[in-house]
Amino acid sequence: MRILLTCLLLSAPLVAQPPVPRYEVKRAPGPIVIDGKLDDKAWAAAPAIEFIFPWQFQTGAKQKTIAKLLWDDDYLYVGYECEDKDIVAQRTERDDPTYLDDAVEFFVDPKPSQTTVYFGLEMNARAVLYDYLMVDTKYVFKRFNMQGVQLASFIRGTLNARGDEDQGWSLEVAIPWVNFEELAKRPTPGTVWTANLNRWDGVEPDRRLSMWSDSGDAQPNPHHPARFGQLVFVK
Ligand SMILES: [Ca+2]
Ligand SMILES: [Ca+2]
Repeated sequence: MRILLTCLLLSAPLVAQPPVPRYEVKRAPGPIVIDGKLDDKAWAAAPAIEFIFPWQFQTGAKQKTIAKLLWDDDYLYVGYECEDKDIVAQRTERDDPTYLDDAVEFFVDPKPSQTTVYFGLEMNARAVLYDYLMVDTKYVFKRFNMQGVQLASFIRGTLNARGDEDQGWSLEVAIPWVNFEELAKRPTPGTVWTANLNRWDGVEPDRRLSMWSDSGDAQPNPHHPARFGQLVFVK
């Protein structure tokens, strides 16, 4: 039986996973005003991540998303630019299920030697935050609230007005380092954390998930910490 099992395992096709992407998080060269607009001079220093569309069977429009990260002594900054012809976001309260709206997400693991615990921030086009601590990719501690998070969005178009054509929306979030201190000290140049950045776009049934690092799952699912990309903090 054991021999048979071994043979079966050896003959099973191995699905090769692509290597995870790597991003250099630069020090912000100047101040960032959290107003939802990525027009602060500092953002020009940050390389852009363009999201991919791993699930071809999804029927929502493939709308472009760019994300950028920066850091300084006080905060980790994430900015998103979302092209969007129809911006829809209904949730208005902290920890509402913003992932059902037009929303962007930041999942971050400040201690990549483990994948048991990570932090999730899911933010809709109205800049409503659903934040939580994720444990074993199944226990969502949404009563965990991050301290001192600043976020804002900027809408180019008309929110929740269907039938006209919008241009898009952008969002900025600044996360104080203190929120991560149970898992990791504030990074220094060379520190590596892991993360994924995702976007839920469209209205059911035409809805699509795009992301930075392909989670490799058969069904649309961003919660796969072993497949998070690498954030390398640099000067
Ligand atoms: Ca700004
Ligand atoms: Ca929360």
